[in-house]
Amino acid sequence: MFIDRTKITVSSGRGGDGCVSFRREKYVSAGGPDGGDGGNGGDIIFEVDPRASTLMEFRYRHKFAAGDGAKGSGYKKTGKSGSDLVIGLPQGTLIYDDASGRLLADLKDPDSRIVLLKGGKGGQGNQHFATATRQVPNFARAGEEGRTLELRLELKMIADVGLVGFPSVGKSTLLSVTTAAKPEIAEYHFTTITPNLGVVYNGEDGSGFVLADIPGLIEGAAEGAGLGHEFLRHVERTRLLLHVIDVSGSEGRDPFDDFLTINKELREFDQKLASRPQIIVLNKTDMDVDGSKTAGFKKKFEKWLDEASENDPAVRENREKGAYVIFEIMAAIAEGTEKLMKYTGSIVNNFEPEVFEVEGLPEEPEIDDDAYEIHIDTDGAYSVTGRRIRNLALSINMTDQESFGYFQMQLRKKGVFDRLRAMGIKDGDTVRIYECEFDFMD
Ligand SMILES: Nc1nc2c(ncn2[C@@H]2O[C@H](COP(=O)(O)OP(=O)(O)OP(=O)(O)O)[C@@H](O)[C@H]2O)c(=O)[nH]1
Ligand SMILES: [Mg+2]
Repeated sequence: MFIDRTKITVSSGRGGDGCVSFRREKYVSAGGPDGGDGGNGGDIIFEVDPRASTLMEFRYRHKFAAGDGAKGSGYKKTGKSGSDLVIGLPQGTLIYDDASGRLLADLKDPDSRIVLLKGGKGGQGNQHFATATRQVPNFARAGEEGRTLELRLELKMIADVGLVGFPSVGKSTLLSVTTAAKPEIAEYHFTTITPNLGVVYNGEDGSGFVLADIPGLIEGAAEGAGLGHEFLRHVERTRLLLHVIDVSGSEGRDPFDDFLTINKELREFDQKLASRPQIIVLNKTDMDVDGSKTAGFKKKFEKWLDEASENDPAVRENREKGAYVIFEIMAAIAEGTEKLMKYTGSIVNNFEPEVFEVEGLPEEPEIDDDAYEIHIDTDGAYSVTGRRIRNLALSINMTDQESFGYFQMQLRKKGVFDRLRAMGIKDGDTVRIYECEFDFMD
């Protein structure tokens, strides 16, 4: 099954907490603090997996988490870092932040790799907190939280040249006679339902270019008719389009109308794709017995080209670089196809593929580490919340008098007690700071 879009949630690891520990030595009742730091949390990393060609793997698996850092321990031992999580994606996958819609990464190269989310830092152990006046630091820092992000993954295949056109005009036939690909070919519409890639090897030095075949488009594709625009994303990265037209009008349509209709659908999908240079491929010339359809097309096309060159600088520029020329072929018997591909190969590098601009994550709002809020909980307790206050509370040993004293002093310094008084707290009321609770006493 071909899956080219999905959403996943990724979380980097939490940092391990710092450790509270004291050296134990013979004949020394209480040695200095030797609590080690917590290990860092694991990162979330994305890289190209050369074996992957769709996002199917993520259809039923949506949550991914890196490992948490381990706690520090005595003897100044740092905790083990959490393991990184490396997620392999097919080449050509774009990674978006779902909330902001920003593009975070484009895995467009075979060796693309990105550290998307860093793990939380490990907390410092009590070895760092001894001072002249505080020789027995009974606290350590808590590890930093990891980060969680919802991501939207979108695969846009990597190809140099894209085949576009109505259904049954012979796109897949053309791919099959010019590359080793074996696409399905049949007279009914929408024979092709997923994109196919093939390599055309025809350079002097044996080099080649990648050709992408997608399902046919019909009028109203923008509104979802046929298979809709679903698959156009797989030709968005191409440098050049081969616009295949059934010049015999074997299904009753006019070939030049077909040309205009497909261009209109391309415009409705994306103006950038509509501005992509095209080579016009008139197929099924065997069925245009007297050549009148081909001649009629050419006449109208010349007129269109002159007008477009005048009004649209992009068309003029592309034309100067070799686009907007007509080839006549019979794809079914490979007549004219070699010449077409030789020409295509000779001009394809005159054009640049579209570049998707990576914006990165939005700047995180400045966190004022010292800010805190006080709410009155449903049971009447005064609850204090804030980033640094939380880390402080997590690091306190409430049963240790000295540790608790240090905690109280820090709260006083931050003005917590003044604010509690201003809110009308009375002796005996409960103060709640995350896990810690104590009675207020003025
Ligand atoms: N007479 C004639 N028929 C052709 C030629 N090339 C392809 N066909 C026939 O046209 C029909 C459609 O060909 P496909 O290659 O499947 O067309 P497609 O554009 O890939 O169609 P979708 O995948 O449905 O979009 C098949 O029956 C082919 O045999 C040709 O040069 N002459
Ligand atoms: Mg096809």
